[in-house]
Amino acid sequence: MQQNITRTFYSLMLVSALAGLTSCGSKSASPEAKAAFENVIPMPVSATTSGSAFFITDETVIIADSSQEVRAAGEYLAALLRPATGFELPVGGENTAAAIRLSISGSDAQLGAEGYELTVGEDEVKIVANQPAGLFNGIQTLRQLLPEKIEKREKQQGPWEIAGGTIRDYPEYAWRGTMLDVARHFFSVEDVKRYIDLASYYKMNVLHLHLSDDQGWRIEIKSWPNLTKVGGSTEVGGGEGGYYTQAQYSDIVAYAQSRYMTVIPEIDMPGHINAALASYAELNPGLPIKREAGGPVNPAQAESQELNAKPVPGQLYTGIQVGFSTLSAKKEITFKFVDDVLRELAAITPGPYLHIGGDEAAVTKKEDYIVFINRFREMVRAHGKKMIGWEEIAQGDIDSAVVVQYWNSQKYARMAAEKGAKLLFSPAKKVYLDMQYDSTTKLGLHWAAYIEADSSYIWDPATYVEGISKEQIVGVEAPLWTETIANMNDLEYMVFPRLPGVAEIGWSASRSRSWTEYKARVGRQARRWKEMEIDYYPSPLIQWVE
Ligand code: NGO
Repeated sequence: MQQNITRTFYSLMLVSALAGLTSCGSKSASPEAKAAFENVIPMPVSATTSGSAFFITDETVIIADSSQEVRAAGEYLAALLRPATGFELPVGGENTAAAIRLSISGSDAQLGAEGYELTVGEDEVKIVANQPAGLFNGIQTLRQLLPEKIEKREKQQGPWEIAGGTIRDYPEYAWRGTMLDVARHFFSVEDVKRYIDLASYYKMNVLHLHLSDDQGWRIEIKSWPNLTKVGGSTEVGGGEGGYYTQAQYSDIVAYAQSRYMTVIPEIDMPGHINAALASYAELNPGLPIKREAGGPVNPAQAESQELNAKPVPGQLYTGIQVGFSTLSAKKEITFKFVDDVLRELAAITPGPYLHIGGDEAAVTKKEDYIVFINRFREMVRAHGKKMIGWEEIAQGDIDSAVVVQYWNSQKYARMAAEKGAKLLFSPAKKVYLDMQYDSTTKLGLHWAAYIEADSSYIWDPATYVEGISKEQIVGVEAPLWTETIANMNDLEYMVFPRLPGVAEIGWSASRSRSWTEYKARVGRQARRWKEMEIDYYPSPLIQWVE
């Protein structure tokens, strides 16, 4: 028996060796290239290997000259491949034998706006899509088919092999996002751009920026300059904070657009508003502060006294309590303020949505809360945008034009669905990237759960909340709150490996997903993350191939 197996093995080796030496010079794909082909994240709709291989060489050209956007996709691809290969990779060149061809055919309806078909032959790699967004997604897949060192920014030794075959691919949900809280800790424009690159690598297409909270106001509003001057001057722990000028915000938005990501800006109201109250005394309702703020943050988690400090009305706050601040529904200046903010924000936001927060307004009277949500909705509409808010906004008069972001209460999620609103799924127990992995990991909170890589992956939006079906769900979004996350190293540690899993939940059909199979694929990403200098959490549940 053993002998038979050995014999079969040697004859297979012989066949592959011969296949590798055919007279026309074609080569069969190496095991590494085949493995890369079979381990793409998010998992494609279908992937069939052909046995052959394509090699990027100094002869390879990128053909992408049918329109400006296709050309831009070609330039983007070339910029990704040039540093490590050291090849020229001219874009839009002659159709020579060795080409990577990008094209918008518009003929395959099943691929939709974001899907693509990637064919790797011996002489040509072809990515076909209906829209440039599909080409972009196909390029992300192509990156994962190449040896990991393609991600290095200095010249590496080849060969640059891609296993032959065909991948057909399109997403399950239209909205696949992540939120970055730049209010609790500020992140620079460069940091946000890196985050955009990391999320779009896994085909995420929405970046939600949490631009204001009790601890900081991060977007320049020209008609209310103190918001950033005062409200932007600190952050959790008392650091110097920061903010984006409108020009910097536009730069982020444009960068995201170039990666086919839509930016959704959030101004959190009527609660989580202390930074604005500290900037403008006239906005203060003069309410007594609820001393035991409660909320989800477990005070035992706050390491220093400072983080647990009680907020003082009208003063900057650098702790991590929640649910203590509110705007006043009785003051007309409140609505002038909100309208100015939303107008300026709408003017610099090309995406269709403005996020008005709406969470944890624990010291806002219920009747006032409803007035707020209804008036916010009208203002957002008047500025030509659609409203999105956290699940609590289900209490207001909402309809099918509104998106409700479910995070903690199934009751509110169902209420929203009953009112005809669409739901964006961010269940804290599954996709809150700020939750600790387990009780021993230092960063993060754990009020919702400890979320290991498996738990974060094993769930299905379509069956997660009883009474809410897939048709009512626009997609998934993984928020990264930053009470305990102060820099990019912290961020990457919390985000990897969970973010790729959430990206896959949004992209790949649930029937084709299993943790056992996925954990092998994600384990193989480690080398890529190393080359990309991503600091990830080496979950003991995953066998990392390093
Ligand atoms: C809650 C709260 C945030 C906290 C976060 C911490 C929502 C929607 N509001 O989620 O202010 O930062 O938990 O996990």
